[in-house]
Amino acid sequence: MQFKCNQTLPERASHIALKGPGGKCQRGDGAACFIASNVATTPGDMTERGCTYAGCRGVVGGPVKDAIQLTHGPIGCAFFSWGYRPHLADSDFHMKYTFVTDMNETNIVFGGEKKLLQSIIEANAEFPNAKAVFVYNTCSTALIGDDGRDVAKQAEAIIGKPVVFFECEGFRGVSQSLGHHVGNETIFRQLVGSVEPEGDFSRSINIVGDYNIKNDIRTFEYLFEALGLRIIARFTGNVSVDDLKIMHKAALNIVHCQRSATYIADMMKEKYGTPYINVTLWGIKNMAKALRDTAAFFGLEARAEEVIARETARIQPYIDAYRQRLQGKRVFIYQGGPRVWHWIELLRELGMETETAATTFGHMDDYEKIFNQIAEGALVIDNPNVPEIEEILTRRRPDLFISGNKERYLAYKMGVPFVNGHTYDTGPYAGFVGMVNFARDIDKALHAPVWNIVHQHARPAPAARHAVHGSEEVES
Ligand code: CFM
Repeated sequence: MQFKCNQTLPERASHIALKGPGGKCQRGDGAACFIASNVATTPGDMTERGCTYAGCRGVVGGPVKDAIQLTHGPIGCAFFSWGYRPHLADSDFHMKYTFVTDMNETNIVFGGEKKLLQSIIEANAEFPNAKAVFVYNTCSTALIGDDGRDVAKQAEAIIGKPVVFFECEGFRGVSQSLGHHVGNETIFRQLVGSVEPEGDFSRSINIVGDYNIKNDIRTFEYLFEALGLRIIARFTGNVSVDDLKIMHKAALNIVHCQRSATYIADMMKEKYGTPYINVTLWGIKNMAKALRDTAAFFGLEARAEEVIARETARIQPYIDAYRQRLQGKRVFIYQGGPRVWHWIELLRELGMETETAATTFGHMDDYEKIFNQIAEGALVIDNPNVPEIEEILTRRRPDLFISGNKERYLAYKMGVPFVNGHTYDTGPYAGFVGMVNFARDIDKALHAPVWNIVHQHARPAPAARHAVHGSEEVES
Protein backbone atom coordinates (compact mmCIF):
# COMPACT_ATOMS: atom_id res chain seq x y z
CA MET A 1 0.00 0.00 0.00
CA GLN A 2 1.41 3.36 -1.00
CA PHE A 3 0.69 6.27 1.30
CA LYS A 4 -0.04 9.57 -0.41
CA CYS A 5 1.29 11.39 2.64
CA ASN A 6 4.71 9.81 2.24
CA GLN A 7 5.57 11.22 -1.17
CA THR A 8 8.24 13.39 0.44
CA LEU A 9 9.34 10.73 2.93
CA PRO A 10 10.43 7.75 0.83
CA GLU A 11 12.23 6.29 3.89
CA ARG A 12 8.87 5.31 5.34
CA ALA A 13 8.30 2.62 2.70
CA SER A 14 10.64 0.20 4.50
CA HIS A 15 8.44 0.43 7.62
CA ILE A 16 5.25 -0.55 5.81
CA ALA A 17 4.50 -4.10 4.71
CA LEU A 18 1.75 -6.48 3.73
CA LYS A 19 1.52 -10.09 4.79
CA GLY A 20 1.76 -11.73 1.40
CA PRO A 21 1.03 -15.27 0.23
CA GLY A 22 2.69 -17.91 2.40
CA GLY A 23 3.14 -15.37 5.18
CA LYS A 24 5.87 -13.51 3.30
CA CYS A 25 6.61 -9.95 4.32
CA GLN A 26 6.05 -7.69 1.31
CA ARG A 27 7.75 -4.43 2.09
CA GLY A 28 6.54 -1.13 0.68
CA ASP A 29 9.92 -0.42 -0.87
CA GLY A 30 10.03 -3.81 -2.59
CA ALA A 31 13.12 -4.94 -0.63
CA ALA A 32 13.29 -8.65 0.10
CA CYS A 33 13.98 -8.16 3.82
CA PHE A 34 11.73 -8.01 6.86
CA ILE A 35 9.89 -4.87 7.92
CA ALA A 36 12.29 -2.23 9.34
CA SER A 37 11.87 -1.51 13.07
CA ASN A 38 13.67 -0.14 16.13
CA VAL A 39 15.69 2.34 14.09
CA ALA A 40 15.94 6.12 14.34
CA THR A 41 12.94 8.06 13.11
CA THR A 42 13.58 9.98 9.88
CA PRO A 43 13.83 13.74 10.55
CA GLY A 44 10.62 15.41 9.42
CA ASP A 45 8.51 12.36 10.20
CA MET A 46 5.61 13.19 12.59
CA THR A 47 6.37 10.24 14.84
CA GLU A 48 4.39 9.50 18.00
CA ARG A 49 7.33 7.90 19.76
CA GLY A 50 8.37 8.79 23.29
CA CYS A 51 11.87 9.19 24.70
CA THR A 52 14.12 7.02 26.84
CA TYR A 53 13.21 8.99 29.95
CA ALA A 54 9.51 8.33 29.24
CA GLY A 55 10.12 4.58 28.97
CA CYS A 56 12.12 4.51 32.17
CA ARG A 57 10.21 6.89 34.42
CA GLY A 58 6.77 6.53 32.89
CA VAL A 59 6.70 2.80 32.27
CA VAL A 60 9.15 0.82 34.42
CA GLY A 61 10.17 2.95 37.44
CA GLY A 62 7.02 5.03 37.87
CA PRO A 63 4.71 2.25 39.15
CA VAL A 64 6.91 1.49 42.19
CA LYS A 65 4.51 2.62 44.86
CA ASP A 66 6.69 3.66 47.77
CA ALA A 67 9.62 5.35 46.01
CA ILE A 68 10.00 9.11 45.66
CA GLN A 69 9.90 9.63 41.89
CA LEU A 70 12.33 12.48 41.33
CA THR A 71 13.12 13.89 37.90
CA HIS A 72 16.45 15.65 37.57
CA GLY A 73 15.60 18.13 34.86
CA PRO A 74 13.14 20.81 33.78
CA ILE A 75 9.68 20.79 35.32
CA GLY A 76 8.02 19.86 32.03
CA CYS A 77 9.74 16.46 32.00
CA ALA A 78 8.27 15.71 35.44
CA PHE A 79 4.81 17.02 34.58
CA PHE A 80 4.43 15.16 31.31
CA SER A 81 5.54 11.84 32.77
CA TRP A 82 3.23 11.99 35.77
CA GLY A 83 -0.26 10.64 36.15
CA TYR A 84 -1.04 9.85 32.53
CA ARG A 85 -0.71 6.09 32.90
CA PRO A 86 -3.02 4.41 35.40
CA HIS A 87 -0.48 1.95 36.82
CA LEU A 88 -2.44 1.61 40.02
CA ALA A 89 -1.39 0.18 43.37
CA ASP A 90 -2.96 -0.38 46.75
CA SER A 91 -1.56 2.98 47.85
CA ASP A 92 -1.48 6.15 45.81
CA PHE A 93 1.77 7.88 46.78
CA HIS A 94 3.34 7.27 43.36
CA MET A 95 0.28 8.60 41.53
CA LYS A 96 -0.36 11.53 43.80
CA TYR A 97 3.07 13.13 43.83
CA THR A 98 5.87 13.81 41.41
CA PHE A 99 9.18 15.41 42.33
CA VAL A 100 11.55 17.47 40.22
CA THR A 101 14.74 19.46 40.67
CA ASP A 102 13.15 22.12 38.43
CA MET A 103 16.31 22.97 36.53
CA ASN A 104 16.23 26.56 35.34
CA GLU A 105 18.57 28.69 33.29
CA THR A 106 20.93 29.49 36.19
CA ASN A 107 21.22 25.81 37.08
CA ILE A 108 21.97 24.92 33.49
CA VAL A 109 24.78 27.49 33.44
CA PHE A 110 26.26 26.68 36.86
CA GLY A 111 25.33 23.00 37.17
CA GLY A 112 22.55 21.21 39.04
CA GLU A 113 24.39 18.78 41.31
CA LYS A 114 23.91 20.79 44.51
CA LYS A 115 20.26 21.28 43.70
CA LEU A 116 19.85 17.55 43.12
CA LEU A 117 21.43 16.65 46.45
CA GLN A 118 19.29 19.23 48.21
CA SER A 119 16.13 17.98 46.46
CA ILE A 120 16.74 14.37 47.50
CA ILE A 121 17.30 15.37 51.11
CA GLU A 122 14.25 17.67 51.16
CA ALA A 123 11.93 15.17 49.48
CA ASN A 124 13.00 12.47 51.90
CA ALA A 125 12.50 14.75 54.90
CA GLU A 126 9.04 15.64 53.64
CA PHE A 127 8.06 12.00 53.00
CA PRO A 128 10.10 9.93 55.46
CA ASN A 129 7.99 6.81 54.87
CA ALA A 130 9.20 6.45 51.29
CA LYS A 131 11.47 3.43 50.95
CA ALA A 132 13.79 4.77 48.26
CA VAL A 133 14.42 7.74 46.01
CA PHE A 134 14.38 7.08 42.27
CA VAL A 135 16.25 9.79 40.38
CA TYR A 136 15.75 10.01 36.62
CA ASN A 137 18.26 11.89 34.49
CA THR A 138 17.03 14.00 31.57
CA CYS A 139 18.56 15.46 28.40
CA SER A 140 19.43 18.81 29.91
CA THR A 141 21.20 17.54 33.03
CA ALA A 142 23.14 14.98 31.02
CA LEU A 143 24.23 17.53 28.42
CA ILE A 144 25.68 19.89 31.05
CA GLY A 145 27.57 16.97 32.58
CA ASP A 146 25.98 16.71 36.04
CA ASP A 147 27.33 13.62 37.79
CA GLY A 148 24.04 12.38 39.15
CA ARG A 149 25.44 8.96 39.94
CA ASP A 150 27.93 10.48 42.37
CA VAL A 151 25.26 12.72 43.92
CA ALA A 152 23.04 9.66 44.41
CA LYS A 153 25.85 7.94 46.31
CA GLN A 154 26.39 10.95 48.54
CA ALA A 155 22.65 11.25 49.16
CA GLU A 156 22.35 7.58 50.00
CA ALA A 157 24.94 7.99 52.75
CA ILE A 158 23.07 10.98 54.13
CA ILE A 159 19.48 9.70 54.08
CA GLY A 160 20.28 6.05 54.77
CA LYS A 161 18.07 4.50 52.11
CA PRO A 162 18.54 3.52 48.47
CA VAL A 163 18.90 6.36 45.99
CA VAL A 164 18.55 4.75 42.59
CA PHE A 165 19.92 6.79 39.71
CA PHE A 166 18.55 6.02 36.24
CA GLU A 167 20.69 7.08 33.28
CA CYS A 168 17.66 7.49 31.06
CA GLU A 169 18.50 10.72 29.26
CA GLY A 170 15.82 11.33 26.66
CA PHE A 171 18.16 11.59 23.70
CA ARG A 172 19.53 8.07 24.14
CA GLY A 173 18.11 5.38 21.90
CA VAL A 174 15.46 5.66 19.21
CA SER A 175 12.28 5.42 21.30
CA GLN A 176 10.99 4.78 24.82
CA SER A 177 12.08 1.19 24.40
CA LEU A 178 15.65 1.87 25.57
CA GLY A 179 14.19 3.41 28.72
CA HIS A 180 12.65 0.03 29.59
CA HIS A 181 16.08 -1.54 29.29
CA VAL A 182 17.74 1.13 31.46
CA GLY A 183 14.95 0.77 34.04
CA ASN A 184 15.36 -3.01 34.19
CA GLU A 185 19.14 -2.92 34.50
CA THR A 186 19.20 -0.20 37.13
CA ILE A 187 16.60 -1.81 39.37
CA PHE A 188 18.30 -5.17 38.97
CA ARG A 189 21.73 -3.79 39.80
CA GLN A 190 20.73 -1.60 42.71
CA LEU A 191 17.83 -3.34 44.40
CA VAL A 192 17.27 -6.97 43.45
CA GLY A 193 19.02 -9.36 45.81
CA SER A 194 19.95 -6.69 48.37
CA VAL A 195 18.01 -8.53 51.09
CA GLU A 196 18.14 -12.28 51.79
CA PRO A 197 14.92 -13.36 53.47
CA GLU A 198 14.47 -16.70 55.23
CA GLY A 199 11.70 -19.08 54.25
CA ASP A 200 10.47 -21.57 51.69
CA PHE A 201 10.15 -20.05 48.22
CA SER A 202 9.77 -23.28 46.28
CA ARG A 203 6.23 -22.41 45.20
CA SER A 204 6.67 -18.76 44.45
CA ILE A 205 6.61 -16.63 41.32
CA ASN A 206 7.19 -13.08 40.15
CA ILE A 207 4.88 -11.51 37.63
CA VAL A 208 7.33 -9.68 35.41
CA GLY A 209 6.25 -7.07 32.87
CA ASP A 210 2.86 -6.19 34.19
CA TYR A 211 2.14 -2.67 35.37
CA ASN A 212 -1.32 -3.09 36.85
CA ILE A 213 -3.00 -0.84 34.32
CA LYS A 214 -6.48 -0.06 35.73
CA ASN A 215 -6.00 -2.90 38.22
CA ASP A 216 -5.28 -5.64 35.69
CA ILE A 217 -3.61 -7.74 38.38
CA ARG A 218 -6.94 -8.19 40.15
CA THR A 219 -8.06 -10.24 37.17
CA PHE A 220 -5.24 -12.79 37.26
CA GLU A 221 -3.35 -12.82 40.55
CA TYR A 222 -6.09 -14.76 42.30
CA LEU A 223 -5.84 -17.38 39.55
CA PHE A 224 -2.15 -18.01 40.23
CA GLU A 225 -2.87 -17.97 43.95
CA ALA A 226 -5.62 -20.53 43.39
CA LEU A 227 -2.92 -22.83 42.04
CA GLY A 228 -1.27 -22.57 45.45
CA LEU A 229 1.47 -20.16 44.38
CA ARG A 230 2.81 -17.20 46.27
CA ILE A 231 3.51 -14.03 44.32
CA ILE A 232 6.63 -12.35 45.63
CA ALA A 233 6.99 -9.34 43.38
CA ARG A 234 5.39 -7.73 40.40
CA PHE A 235 7.68 -5.97 38.01
CA THR A 236 6.51 -3.26 38.50
CA GLY A 237 2.72 -2.90 38.94
CA ASN A 238 1.70 -2.52 42.61
CA VAL A 239 5.21 -3.31 43.78
CA SER A 240 7.06 -2.02 46.81
CA VAL A 241 10.79 -1.40 47.06
CA ASP A 242 11.01 -4.23 49.62
CA ASP A 243 9.39 -6.69 47.19
CA LEU A 244 11.91 -5.78 44.49
CA LYS A 245 14.78 -6.45 46.90
CA ILE A 246 13.72 -10.06 47.41
CA MET A 247 12.38 -10.92 43.96
CA HIS A 248 15.46 -13.07 43.26
CA LYS A 249 14.01 -15.67 45.65
CA ALA A 250 11.17 -16.68 43.31
CA ALA A 251 11.21 -20.15 41.78
CA LEU A 252 9.84 -18.91 38.45
CA ASN A 253 9.40 -15.65 36.58
CA ILE A 254 6.28 -15.25 34.50
CA VAL A 255 6.97 -12.68 31.80
CA HIS A 256 3.95 -10.84 30.45
CA CYS A 257 5.16 -7.74 28.60
CA GLN A 258 8.05 -9.27 26.73
CA ARG A 259 9.19 -5.97 25.28
CA SER A 260 9.71 -3.98 28.48
CA ALA A 261 10.75 -6.67 30.96
CA THR A 262 12.47 -9.67 29.36
CA TYR A 263 15.70 -7.88 30.27
CA ILE A 264 15.30 -8.45 34.00
CA ALA A 265 14.12 -12.04 33.49
CA ASP A 266 17.29 -12.70 31.48
CA MET A 267 19.49 -11.06 34.11
CA MET A 268 17.86 -13.08 36.90
CA LYS A 269 18.30 -16.25 34.90
CA GLU A 270 21.96 -15.54 34.42
CA LYS A 271 22.77 -14.44 37.96
CA TYR A 272 20.38 -16.54 40.07
CA GLY A 273 19.42 -19.32 37.66
CA THR A 274 15.74 -18.32 37.88
CA PRO A 275 13.88 -19.84 34.91
CA TYR A 276 11.13 -17.88 33.17
CA ILE A 277 8.21 -18.52 30.89
CA ASN A 278 6.56 -16.10 28.50
CA VAL A 279 2.82 -15.68 28.93
CA THR A 280 -0.05 -13.63 27.59
CA LEU A 281 -2.58 -12.74 30.26
CA TRP A 282 -5.20 -11.25 27.90
CA GLY A 283 -7.77 -13.46 26.18
CA ILE A 284 -9.37 -16.75 27.16
CA LYS A 285 -7.07 -19.19 25.35
CA ASN A 286 -3.98 -17.20 26.31
CA MET A 287 -4.90 -16.93 29.98
CA ALA A 288 -5.68 -20.65 30.14
CA LYS A 289 -2.35 -21.43 28.49
CA ALA A 290 -0.52 -19.18 30.96
CA LEU A 291 -2.07 -21.08 33.87
CA ARG A 292 -1.33 -24.46 32.27
CA ASP A 293 2.30 -23.57 31.54
CA THR A 294 2.83 -22.23 35.05
CA ALA A 295 1.12 -25.24 36.61
CA ALA A 296 3.22 -27.62 34.51
CA PHE A 297 6.38 -26.09 35.97
CA PHE A 298 5.21 -26.80 39.53
CA GLY A 299 3.39 -30.09 38.84
CA LEU A 300 -0.01 -28.56 39.59
CA GLU A 301 -1.77 -29.46 36.34
CA ALA A 302 -4.95 -30.85 37.86
CA ARG A 303 -5.53 -27.74 39.90
CA ALA A 304 -5.02 -25.56 36.84
CA GLU A 305 -7.71 -27.46 34.92
CA GLU A 306 -10.15 -26.94 37.79
CA VAL A 307 -9.45 -23.21 37.90
CA ILE A 308 -9.71 -22.84 34.13
CA ALA A 309 -12.98 -24.79 33.95
CA ARG A 310 -14.54 -22.79 36.76
CA GLU A 311 -13.47 -19.39 35.40
CA THR A 312 -14.29 -19.98 31.75
CA ALA A 313 -17.75 -21.29 32.72
CA ARG A 314 -18.34 -18.00 34.50
CA ILE A 315 -17.55 -15.78 31.54
CA GLN A 316 -18.39 -17.88 28.48
CA PRO A 317 -22.07 -16.88 28.29
CA TYR A 318 -21.07 -13.20 28.19
CA ILE A 319 -18.39 -13.80 25.59
CA ASP A 320 -20.83 -15.77 23.43
CA ALA A 321 -23.36 -12.97 23.62
CA TYR A 322 -20.80 -10.32 22.70
CA ARG A 323 -19.43 -12.43 19.87
CA GLN A 324 -22.86 -12.38 18.22
CA ARG A 325 -22.68 -8.60 18.14
CA LEU A 326 -19.02 -8.22 17.18
CA GLN A 327 -18.71 -10.99 14.62
CA GLY A 328 -17.02 -10.02 11.36
CA LYS A 329 -15.70 -6.63 12.40
CA ARG A 330 -12.38 -5.53 10.94
CA VAL A 331 -9.90 -3.98 13.33
CA PHE A 332 -6.95 -1.61 13.16
CA ILE A 333 -4.74 -2.08 16.27
CA TYR A 334 -1.98 0.37 17.00
CA GLN A 335 -0.17 0.01 20.33
CA GLY A 336 3.29 0.72 21.68
CA GLY A 337 4.52 -2.78 20.99
CA PRO A 338 3.51 -6.23 22.18
CA ARG A 339 -0.15 -5.62 22.92
CA VAL A 340 -0.73 -5.83 19.17
CA TRP A 341 0.32 -9.47 18.97
CA HIS A 342 -1.08 -10.26 22.42
CA TRP A 343 -4.54 -9.26 21.14
CA ILE A 344 -4.84 -10.72 17.63
CA GLU A 345 -6.07 -14.06 18.98
CA LEU A 346 -8.21 -12.40 21.65
CA LEU A 347 -10.03 -10.42 18.98
CA ARG A 348 -10.64 -13.65 17.03
CA GLU A 349 -12.22 -15.11 20.14
CA LEU A 350 -14.68 -12.24 19.82
CA GLY A 351 -15.20 -12.94 16.11
CA MET A 352 -13.07 -10.04 14.85
CA GLU A 353 -10.07 -9.92 12.55
CA THR A 354 -7.06 -7.58 12.64
CA GLU A 355 -6.63 -6.00 9.22
CA THR A 356 -4.03 -3.41 10.10
CA ALA A 357 -1.44 -3.70 12.85
CA ALA A 358 1.04 -1.06 13.93
CA THR A 359 3.44 -0.47 16.82
CA THR A 360 5.30 2.59 17.99
CA PHE A 361 8.50 0.92 19.11
CA GLY A 362 8.19 -2.84 18.44
CA HIS A 363 11.38 -4.74 17.69
CA MET A 364 11.90 -7.52 15.18
CA ASP A 365 10.62 -10.19 17.58
CA ASP A 366 7.36 -8.28 18.03
CA TYR A 367 6.89 -8.05 14.25
CA GLU A 368 7.67 -11.73 13.81
CA LYS A 369 4.90 -12.57 16.25
CA ILE A 370 2.54 -10.17 14.48
CA PHE A 371 3.31 -11.66 11.07
CA ASN A 372 2.84 -15.20 12.40
CA GLN A 373 -0.61 -14.40 13.70
CA ILE A 374 -2.30 -11.98 11.29
CA ALA A 375 -4.17 -13.13 8.21
CA GLU A 376 -2.76 -12.84 4.69
CA GLY A 377 -3.35 -9.45 3.17
CA ALA A 378 -3.12 -7.60 6.49
CA LEU A 379 -1.14 -4.37 6.60
CA VAL A 380 1.67 -3.89 9.14
CA ILE A 381 3.23 -0.54 9.95
CA ASP A 382 6.17 0.32 12.15
CA ASN A 383 6.16 3.64 14.00
CA PRO A 384 3.28 5.14 12.00
CA ASN A 385 3.11 8.90 11.75
CA VAL A 386 -0.05 10.93 12.17
CA PRO A 387 -0.79 11.48 8.45
CA GLU A 388 -0.40 7.73 7.87
CA ILE A 389 -2.87 6.93 10.65
CA GLU A 390 -5.29 9.41 9.11
CA GLU A 391 -4.88 7.78 5.71
CA ILE A 392 -5.51 4.31 7.11
CA LEU A 393 -8.66 5.49 8.84
CA THR A 394 -9.98 7.14 5.70
CA ARG A 395 -8.87 4.67 3.05
CA ARG A 396 -9.13 1.30 4.83
CA ARG A 397 -12.15 2.29 6.92
CA PRO A 398 -11.65 -0.18 9.81
CA ASP A 399 -14.80 -0.94 11.79
CA LEU A 400 -12.85 -0.37 14.98
CA PHE A 401 -9.63 1.38 15.94
CA ILE A 402 -7.87 0.21 19.12
CA SER A 403 -5.16 2.69 20.01
CA GLY A 404 -4.27 5.34 22.60
CA ASN A 405 -5.73 8.65 23.69
CA LYS A 406 -3.49 10.54 21.27
CA GLU A 407 -5.49 9.00 18.43
CA ARG A 408 -8.95 8.97 19.99
CA TYR A 409 -10.21 12.26 18.59
CA LEU A 410 -8.67 11.70 15.20
CA ALA A 411 -10.69 8.46 15.03
CA TYR A 412 -13.86 10.24 16.12
CA LYS A 413 -13.34 12.98 13.53
CA MET A 414 -13.04 10.28 10.87
CA GLY A 415 -16.18 8.59 12.15
CA VAL A 416 -14.37 5.45 13.32
CA PRO A 417 -15.37 3.75 16.61
CA PHE A 418 -12.48 3.73 19.06
CA VAL A 419 -11.30 1.85 22.16
CA ASN A 420 -8.29 2.88 24.23
CA GLY A 421 -5.97 -0.12 24.39
CA HIS A 422 -3.22 1.57 26.42
CA THR A 423 -5.10 2.81 29.48
CA TYR A 424 -8.45 1.13 28.71
CA ASP A 425 -11.88 2.74 28.36
CA THR A 426 -13.12 1.09 31.56
CA GLY A 427 -10.84 -1.88 32.27
CA PRO A 428 -9.26 -3.94 33.55
CA TYR A 429 -8.94 -5.99 30.35
CA ALA A 430 -6.63 -8.82 31.45
CA GLY A 431 -7.60 -12.28 32.69
CA PHE A 432 -10.90 -14.02 32.15
CA VAL A 433 -13.10 -11.37 33.74
CA GLY A 434 -11.20 -8.55 32.03
CA MET A 435 -12.06 -10.10 28.69
CA VAL A 436 -15.72 -9.38 29.40
CA ASN A 437 -14.88 -5.74 30.13
CA PHE A 438 -12.91 -5.52 26.88
CA ALA A 439 -15.78 -7.05 24.88
CA ARG A 440 -18.29 -4.72 26.49
CA ASP A 441 -16.17 -1.62 25.75
CA ILE A 442 -15.77 -2.71 22.12
CA ASP A 443 -19.50 -3.31 21.85
CA LYS A 444 -20.24 0.10 23.35
CA ALA A 445 -17.83 1.78 20.94
CA LEU A 446 -19.16 0.00 17.85
CA HIS A 447 -22.85 0.33 18.61
CA ALA A 448 -22.99 3.80 20.13
CA PRO A 449 -26.15 5.45 18.72
CA VAL A 450 -24.08 8.45 17.68
CA TRP A 451 -22.71 6.58 14.66
CA ASN A 452 -26.18 6.35 13.12
CA ILE A 453 -26.53 10.09 13.35
CA VAL A 454 -23.00 10.71 12.09
CA HIS A 455 -23.33 8.42 9.12
CA GLN A 456 -26.75 9.67 8.13
CA HIS A 457 -26.34 13.37 8.61
CA ALA A 458 -22.75 14.50 9.03
CA ARG A 459 -20.69 15.59 6.09
CA PRO A 460 -17.63 13.35 5.96
CA ALA A 461 -14.19 14.88 6.23
CA PRO A 462 -12.84 15.74 2.75
CA ALA A 463 -10.26 12.96 2.62
CA ALA A 464 -12.90 10.42 3.61
CA ARG A 465 -15.36 11.19 0.83
CA HIS A 466 -14.03 8.81 -1.70
CA ALA A 467 -13.72 5.86 0.65
CA VAL A 468 -17.06 6.38 2.34
CA HIS A 469 -19.23 6.99 -0.69
CA GLY A 470 -17.24 5.31 -3.43
CA SER A 471 -17.49 8.44 -5.52
CA GLU A 472 -15.62 11.73 -5.67
CA GLU A 473 -18.57 14.12 -5.78
CA VAL A 474 -20.40 14.17 -2.49
CA GLU A 475 -20.23 17.89 -1.76
CA SER A 476 -23.74 19.27 -1.69
FE1 CFM B 1 4.69 -3.37 27.56
FE2 CFM B 1 2.88 -2.02 28.62
FE3 CFM B 1 3.12 -2.38 25.95
FE4 CFM B 1 4.92 -0.89 27.22
FE5 CFM B 1 3.60 1.45 26.75
FE6 CFM B 1 1.60 0.32 28.17
FE7 CFM B 1 1.82 -0.13 25.48
MO1 CFM B 1 1.12 2.26 26.41
S1 CFM B 1 4.90 -1.82 29.11
S2 CFM B 1 5.19 -2.33 25.73
S3 CFM B 1 5.71 1.16 26.94
S4 CFM B 1 2.51 -3.75 27.41
S5 CFM B 1 2.42 2.27 28.32
S6 CFM B 1 1.46 -1.02 29.92
S7 CFM B 1 0.08 0.20 26.64
S8 CFM B 1 2.71 1.69 24.83
S9 CFM B 1 1.96 -1.96 24.18
